[in-house]
Amino acid sequence: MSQLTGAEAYRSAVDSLVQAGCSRAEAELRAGRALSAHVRLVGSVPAELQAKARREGLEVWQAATETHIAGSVLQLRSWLNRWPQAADSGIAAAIAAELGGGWRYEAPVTWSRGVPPGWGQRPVIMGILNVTPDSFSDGGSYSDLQKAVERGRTMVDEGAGIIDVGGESTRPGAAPVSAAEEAERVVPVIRELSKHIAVPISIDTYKPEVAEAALAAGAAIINDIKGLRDPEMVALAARTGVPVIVMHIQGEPRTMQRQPTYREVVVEVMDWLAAACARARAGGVQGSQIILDPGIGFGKTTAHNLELLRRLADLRVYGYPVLVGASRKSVIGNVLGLPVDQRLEGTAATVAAAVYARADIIRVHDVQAMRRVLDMTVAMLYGP
Ligand code: HH2
Repeated sequence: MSQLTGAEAYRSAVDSLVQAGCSRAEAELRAGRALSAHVRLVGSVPAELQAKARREGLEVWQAATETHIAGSVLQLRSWLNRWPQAADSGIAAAIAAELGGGWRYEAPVTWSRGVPPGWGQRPVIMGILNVTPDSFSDGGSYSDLQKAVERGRTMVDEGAGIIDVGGESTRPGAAPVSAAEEAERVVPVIRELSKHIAVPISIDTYKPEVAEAALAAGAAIINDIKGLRDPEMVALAARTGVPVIVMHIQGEPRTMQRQPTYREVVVEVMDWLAAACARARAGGVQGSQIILDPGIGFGKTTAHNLELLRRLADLRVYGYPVLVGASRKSVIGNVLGLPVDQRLEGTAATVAAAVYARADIIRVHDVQAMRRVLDMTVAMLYGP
């Protein structure tokens, strides 16, 4: 590395925020967003690394014999976190040392049962398949086996790279379902659907018994809206080695919307997710299995959800992939004053924002329309 400017200002900002009472993570986040850094590297940087830097929103340019990379410290750290060759080259370690440490490369997700098409190149659409009678927007539509399988296949044809099957509605006030009943709803659909589609299926459940049955039937990913709170879910994830979506929730689904409160929502969600990941890893889950999700609508007011959507990119600094799902949710209904069947354009805005925030997976109901929004946004951001 020839030179890094901005690191000193960043380090001193972090120190003063810590002295003012912020946790180190909060200080790094705040200073990392606010301050910029500029790296000048002698010689050229491999094209793939340059592309990765651009994807993080960093500016990259070549001048004479040097490569310049500039942006916020947070973007720089996010880039370092996704640079597997960094440990060998030593450059990333040098930059990280100047930024006061904090660089840690997480191995990329090990897709033990099939890779979603386009993974690593562009965000992947996760199509929602609710086989429930009472989900908030599509309850009852796919409770028949044939209809559910057909819908799953259609979503793949429309561009979904993952199909997320759920058998219990988590909307506030929804009736709880026993593990046996939930498994009865999802297992036949997963077994049949997995014969017809090549993309991975995720099981949307917080119950380890349901997840286990779903994995045996052909599911490839655990999507746990309770963030691996149950030690048995941790054990299952560790034993099977499949990717796990660790989602943030405040409270319990039935009561979570009563009075959600945060001192600072982004920081608290990040701290909560970090603690959930640490617990999971202590229980044997590998870093290469973890995908993070801020849990839009799960124990959050409209203002909290909007703040999380605005600052989604902050979550990438941990080095884990990020999933976001705002499709048709009440945050859209509240902003636009529209019922659940009229939230397509609002959902589109969240998809475009998620692509700009470099989310890795975007969970939606309206796959065809959102695939078009995603393709257009990707083209603007990364080129045709
Ligand atoms: N949202 C819902 C359900 N599961 N999983 C993840 N990882 N992230 C989310 O944001 C998420 C989720 C709620 O939406 P939906 O499945 O459409 O509704 P319901 O819970 O009523 O079935």
